[in-house]
Amino acid sequence: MTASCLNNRPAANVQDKQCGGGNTVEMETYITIAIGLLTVVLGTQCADNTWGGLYPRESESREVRSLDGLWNFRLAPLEDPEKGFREEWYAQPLRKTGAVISMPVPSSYNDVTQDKALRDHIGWAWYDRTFYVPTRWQEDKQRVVLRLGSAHYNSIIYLNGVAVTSHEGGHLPIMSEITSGLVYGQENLVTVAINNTLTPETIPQGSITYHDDLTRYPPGYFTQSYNFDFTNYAGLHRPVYVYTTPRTYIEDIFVTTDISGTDGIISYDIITATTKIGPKRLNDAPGCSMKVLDKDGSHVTSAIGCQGSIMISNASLWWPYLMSEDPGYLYTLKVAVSDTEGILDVYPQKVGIRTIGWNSTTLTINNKPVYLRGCGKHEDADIRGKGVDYPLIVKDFSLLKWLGANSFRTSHYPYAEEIMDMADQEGIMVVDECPAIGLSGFGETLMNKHISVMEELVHRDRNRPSVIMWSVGNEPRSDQAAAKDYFSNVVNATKDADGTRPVTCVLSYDKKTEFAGSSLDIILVNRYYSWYSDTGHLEIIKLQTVTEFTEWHELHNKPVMISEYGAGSMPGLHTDPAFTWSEEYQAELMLQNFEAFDELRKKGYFIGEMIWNFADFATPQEYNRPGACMKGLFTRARQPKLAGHLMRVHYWSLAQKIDNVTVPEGVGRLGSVYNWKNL
Ligand code: GCB
Repeated sequence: MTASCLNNRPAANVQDKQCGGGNTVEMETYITIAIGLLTVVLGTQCADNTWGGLYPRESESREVRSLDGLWNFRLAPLEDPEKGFREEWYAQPLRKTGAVISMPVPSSYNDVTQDKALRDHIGWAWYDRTFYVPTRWQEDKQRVVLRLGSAHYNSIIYLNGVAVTSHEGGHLPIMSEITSGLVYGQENLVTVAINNTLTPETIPQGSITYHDDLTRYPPGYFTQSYNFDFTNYAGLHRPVYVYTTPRTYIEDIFVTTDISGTDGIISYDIITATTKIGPKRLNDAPGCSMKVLDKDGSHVTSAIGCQGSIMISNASLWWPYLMSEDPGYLYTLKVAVSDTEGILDVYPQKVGIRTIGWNSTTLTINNKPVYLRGCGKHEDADIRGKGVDYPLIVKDFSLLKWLGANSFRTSHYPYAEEIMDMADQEGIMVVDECPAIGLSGFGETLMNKHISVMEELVHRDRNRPSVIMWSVGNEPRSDQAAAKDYFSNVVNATKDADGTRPVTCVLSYDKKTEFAGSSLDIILVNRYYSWYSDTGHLEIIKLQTVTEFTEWHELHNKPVMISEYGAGSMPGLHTDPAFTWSEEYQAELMLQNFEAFDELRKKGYFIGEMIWNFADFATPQEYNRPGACMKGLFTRARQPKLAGHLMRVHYWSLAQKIDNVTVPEGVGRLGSVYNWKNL
């Protein structure tokens, strides 16, 4: 988990940059980025960096333009990380201040070239591109917004040489109104400075070690380490858009749904704003109205008012995949804001009508108990790293459905909105996790940041029917006593942000000495029996797993599920009898787990299983992994290993047992699932 480079450890530096570009939001933001190589304190007057805005969607009143494509790119020199700020690289096109290369957006920058320095970079990197906006937008008095799906980890965004916003944290969107900073009918320049350095105060955490022994390392040598095993890919990972809204516009929409007999109820809260006087809630004139359209776009019903409820008789409910003939049913709420002269702004909001319930043993959707058959995943593929890639999104959902899976966890950070849209539409349930992996320390600063990340995540995803649970983190050091109040506060803040879904945290420490479990609604635990403990002893899995999860339930009286288990396998390595790292070992480990899960399911409180991992994924350089975590059911290129075929039989057979579905031809012989050799 290290990358290394040389650096001169520049002293802390303060750079004041005025935010401009026509922002109406006023707030001072300071990004303090530790460790010599990235000490920049940015005084901005513009940052609204916790609300990324409604996803850019076209409508009668809105235009959306993509800024995706090849941007210009340059790394800041390791020995002079602040050079770009000192020399004001943002003030003119990057190509005028030095050499640039073409960099695809969206993509991680690490793996797109042959350059090791790019792959292993720590610190600032710079992107820019030019774009036009039509003069018509100015004539029509359109409000214009720049939106980045994410920028990992810290970013400062400039328009025409002026900082317009900044954001801490990858994986969540960044929005800035840029109306008055644009030049209409001429070339505009957007520049993004982005920094991937992780510190004990970032989420996720990381640290830089300076190696001071000059007999072993050159002067200024440092390495970055972090407490997780996936590559800390960096870059503009998600689509970048400019879009318009009218000056009075729909700023935000919040929907919740309920069911009553065969009727569906959509409750809504529409926030409107007008740029002239700054965001504010309007009373009923100008007011809101909405039409509900069914899946085919036909009109179902209408309503008036910025807050209220709509009843839909004989509603088509949102059901998970394989729990209905028509899973993932989405209505469109066409929200409009108008004044006396007519409609000003329209936004199409997808809505899935469903309820979520939970008690001490069960999780329900639409009052029906669900059993999660899923995978932990990663946003990860060759060349593009964590960059959004539509073919990959479609492939991954196709494979999930091929497996008969009904769920995944966004381990270990919020996934792209384009992925979440697919989950909504395909009926795949999501445990939506924030980037807090392996946290320790639990000080107040970290907690406040953690709460703010959860609020940001909830704000982005709260309207999504696919999201059935929030996860405030993965494998924190919850054996530290400070974890008790810390997690109680983070979980409560998450519940304040959204009380309609259960809140969890994925645990790994000993139940008797850990402090987070008592705050959670549902207990998710990662266990790697016969892999990280009792390696090679497959026969102990069933006993240990049944004991473990029974005890978690008895301790907390809450539903429990296994959120990770698995073994690494090298595709093509076969051994009989099974031996670690072979495809057979991975498959036999799964079979033993399945037997334990069958027994646990009978007890009535075991609500799901998620294998680690859907596909092999890139890790930092280490001696115990061959460049990737090999626990995938699929290779990194998404080809099934033996484990993938086995899981397909297992998940379809569970779907048949639990949801009474017909298993497709060719899924393998049911009943032989406990003997993979007969597949
Ligand atoms: C875990 C982590 C996951 C790792 C996995 C492993 O417990 O949650 O991120 O990849 O173990 O393979 O070690």
